[in-house]
This record gives sequence, C-alpha cells and structure tokens, in this order.
Amino acid sequence: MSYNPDNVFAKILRGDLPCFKIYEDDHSLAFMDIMPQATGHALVIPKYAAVTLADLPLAYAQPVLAAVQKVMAAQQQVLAAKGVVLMQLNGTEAGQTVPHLHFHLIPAHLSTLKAH
Ligand code: DGP
Repeated sequence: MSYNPDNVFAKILRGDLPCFKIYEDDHSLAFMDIMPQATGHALVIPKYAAVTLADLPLAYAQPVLAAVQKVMAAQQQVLAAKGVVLMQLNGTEAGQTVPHLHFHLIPAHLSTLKAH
C-alpha cells in the first residue's frame, strides 16, 4: 500500500492535528491513544512515511524501538503497570485502521490482568 500523507498520524506529525504528546525525539513521536484499551494506552510512531513494519528501513527501526522502550519504562514507573502489552497491526486485514506504522503500548494493570 502506498503511503497517504493525509492519514491522521501524518497530520499529527505535521502539527495539523493535536495530540497528547508524551515523548518525542528526532525519529519518533509518542502520544496517548484517543480510544484507550486501558488507562495509559500510548502509541509510538516513527517520523518516517511507513504504512506497515515492512516499510520501515532497519536503520529507523532501532531508534523507534528505543522510543518504545523509553515509553514502556515510563508507563511502568508512572502508572505502576505490572506489565505492558506491545501490539502492532499490519494491514487492514489485521485490523490496522490508521495507515501510518504505530506501536500500541497498553499497560497491564492488575485489574486488567484479572479480567482476562
Ligand atoms: P490500529 O487499529 O492499530 O490502526 O489503531 C489505531 C489507533 O489509533 C486506535 O487505537 C485509535 C487511535 N487513533 C485514531 N485516530 C486518532 C487520533 O486522531 N488521535 C489519537 N491520539 N489516536 C487516534
């Protein structure tokens, strides 16, 4: 699938749409998910026009994963999350709704774990 620069995350990266930003560096942006699956559900996205993980050059994967690690550590510290679910959907058939690569970081609180 070719990259559509009108997708919502591209607009957030350009500053055309607001977000609740929690982390940013030269390669990545992290912000709160607008439809959280648990308290503290965050998204990490690369500042690279990739639709799926397959579109991300490996040179960009390393700094983006570093951002994922930082946000995950913050969730565990600030939210006292017992664990964090990392989810990443590739393609509409997989349930991907926003066509810009993103990682879901979903804190697993004790109450969330009990519900499963
Ligand atoms: P996925 O199904 O993996 O493509 O998940 C897309 C996620 O993006 C979904 O959990 C809701 C979130 N989302 C969609 N639009 C916006 C938006 O405009 N702002 C924020 N913060 N999150 C959004």
